[in-house]
Amino acid sequence: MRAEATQRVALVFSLFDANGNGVLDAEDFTLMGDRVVAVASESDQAAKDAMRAAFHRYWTTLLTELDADGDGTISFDEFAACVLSPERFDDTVAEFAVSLAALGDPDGDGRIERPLFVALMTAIGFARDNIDDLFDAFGPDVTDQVLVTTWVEAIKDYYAPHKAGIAADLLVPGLATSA
Ligand SMILES: [Ca+2]
Ligand SMILES: [Ca+2]
Repeated sequence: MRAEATQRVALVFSLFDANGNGVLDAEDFTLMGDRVVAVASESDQAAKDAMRAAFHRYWTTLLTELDADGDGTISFDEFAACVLSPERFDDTVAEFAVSLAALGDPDGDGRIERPLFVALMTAIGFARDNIDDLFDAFGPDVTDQVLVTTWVEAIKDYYAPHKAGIAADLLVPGLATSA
């Protein structure tokens, strides 16, 4: 596994611990779903429900696959194992990525504008500078929009254990040294 992948996973663990108790638990994913859906004011109910469902699936997958000590919560050590066996998480991450991207494209034209991208990524907990750096790396067009498919691929890359020097690294403070 690449050190970069470990750093990416460490960041997402800290962000997903929405209630701040040091472990991932069911409440974290309810809180995170509420936060993300709350900024998706242009989205219809089906898209919001899909996002909540994706967060719920994310949690149930963690609990099923990674709760090594069976205590009903996911510690960082348990969570870090997800990058060791990515094949067990591909479908869950893909559903998550597609649901999140759909919230970013309420009019369905395949593009997302910067303000909504910033709002959604801020709701997850990423820092503004890192969010803008990632958006810029996606190559926004003259209307300052990027392709939703580009974002989906970046989300999948974020969890890839052997990838480094990727756009997704821009989300991790200090990781993308070339930026
Ligand atoms: Ca927690
Ligand atoms: Ca556990």
